[in-house]
Amino acid sequence: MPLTVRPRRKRSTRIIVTLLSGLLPIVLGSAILYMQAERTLQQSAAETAAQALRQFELMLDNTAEAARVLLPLAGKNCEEVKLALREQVTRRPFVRSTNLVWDDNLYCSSLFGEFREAVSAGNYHLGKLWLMDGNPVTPDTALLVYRLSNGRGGALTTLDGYHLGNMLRLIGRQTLLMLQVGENWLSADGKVHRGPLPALPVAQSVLESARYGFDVSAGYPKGETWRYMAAEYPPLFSLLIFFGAVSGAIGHFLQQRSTSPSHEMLRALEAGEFIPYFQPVVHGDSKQWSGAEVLMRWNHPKEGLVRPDLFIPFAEHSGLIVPMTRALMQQTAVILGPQSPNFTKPFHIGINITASHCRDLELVEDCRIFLQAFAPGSVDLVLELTERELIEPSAIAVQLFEQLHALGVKIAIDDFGTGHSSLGYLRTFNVDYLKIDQSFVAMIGVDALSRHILDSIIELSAKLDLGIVAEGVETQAQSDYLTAHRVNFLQGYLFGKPMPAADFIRALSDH
Ligand code: G
Ligand code: G
Ligand code: MN
Repeated sequence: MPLTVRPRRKRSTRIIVTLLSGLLPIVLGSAILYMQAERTLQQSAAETAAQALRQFELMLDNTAEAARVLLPLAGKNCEEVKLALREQVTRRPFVRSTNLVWDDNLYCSSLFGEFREAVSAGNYHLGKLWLMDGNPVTPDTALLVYRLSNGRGGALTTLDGYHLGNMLRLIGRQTLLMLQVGENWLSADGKVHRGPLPALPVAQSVLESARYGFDVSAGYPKGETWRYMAAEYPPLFSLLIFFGAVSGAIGHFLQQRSTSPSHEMLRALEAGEFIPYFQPVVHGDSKQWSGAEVLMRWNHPKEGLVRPDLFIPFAEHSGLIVPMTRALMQQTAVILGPQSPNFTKPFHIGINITASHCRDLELVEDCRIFLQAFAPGSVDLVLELTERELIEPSAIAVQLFEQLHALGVKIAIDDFGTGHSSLGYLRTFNVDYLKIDQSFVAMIGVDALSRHILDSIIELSAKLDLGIVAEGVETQAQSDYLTAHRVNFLQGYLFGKPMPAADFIRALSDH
């Protein structure tokens, strides 16, 4: 449909683009922070595991050393060696008890002296370590037993689970930390559990002792990454939100802004910023309002009201003038159409067109739709084509003007006298009106030569049977002169300046 203007990009689309440009840095930044937090937790878990491993090995070294000292005593009479057993307990900080074994029987203990209990090597991981959940002396405290054997003799030294649990708690203050020995594992609360180590959901790190074969596992509970970010990154998050706001604002601004004049005009066209102003045209003798010239104004959101001389040249250059004029006609039809039953008939509506309009026949359809908005016979649509840049009388242009005439549309040569149209030209296009340029009107009573030109134009148009409109009438003297010379229509500040639609309609009903 020729009279439709492409709708402006949807408001929702613009909001989405603004939101996306605002969210992008926040989402990307959060993803990077998340990865950074994971890395930090991973490193921290690995360090914790390594530290725990070192500590446990040191403690076991201490315990193993006691066993090494005592092993040569295995097989000797308990009464003879029990003091040696107790001496090791006293001298070594982590050793809780020492025991001697002969033929898989524990027969001498630092605690009880003479004793009798079967020893099963199968209980010991790699034959060396056994994590027990207690013994008859302290049934509720875990115990780590180190076994060293040579032939029929052996030494067992034990490490109190209290120290182990303490270590797990102290080293793994922020971390979940566990010690595994064979089938059993110890948690930070000092309890021994059977079975494989539970998997830690975040940043699990498992290290194995090369010397003793136990494992240490460090890690974090579910959701720790987010908790860590919430605790450590608030300043970075504030920064991200700031960047998001800046980027959203830039996105918003870039959508508002346009890069080139024609792009900016396309945006303005879609936004409906080109609006019609109306300047009254009066009858030469009665001075009654008998029509109006539609003059385009750009209601720019920042610049305010922009005069057409500043943007029409760009619009013509980019070809946008055609849809712009179409939008202007559409608005004019909406504004003046409902008034048409009250018009002094016929009411002249002047629309300015340019050479760009004469390259195809689209204008015919635009005019047809325009006229449909008015009561039949109530308006004379006058297309004003400036003499400053006359069009080539091409086949398509001639055809266009024929079809326009068939529709009842009139043609005026605007700014007449400033260019050099020939009589042949006026005939070819079957021109209906001449609009005398305001420079000639301004010379009335001032410059004799200009007045002669004015007189000849008026004479010529009478001979050619053309209607005549004088532009730029500012004084009573000019008006009187033109009326005396039987100029049909007058236009100028004396009768009314170009005005917005609401003012024009109000003034129209007053006249
Ligand atoms: O009064 P005003 O400043 O509106 O007019 C300035 C110039 O802009 C005039 O030469 C007038 O013909 C031209 N003009 C105003 N409106 C339009 C329009 O809709 N289309 C074209 N092509 N020219 C216009
Ligand atoms: O389309 P045209 O070139 O005729 O454009 C009319 C131009 O003349 C517009 O810019 C309009 O504002 C201006 N105009 C209309 N009446 C007067 C007038 O009485 N005096 C002056 N100086 N300019 C006028
Ligand atoms: Mn004009």
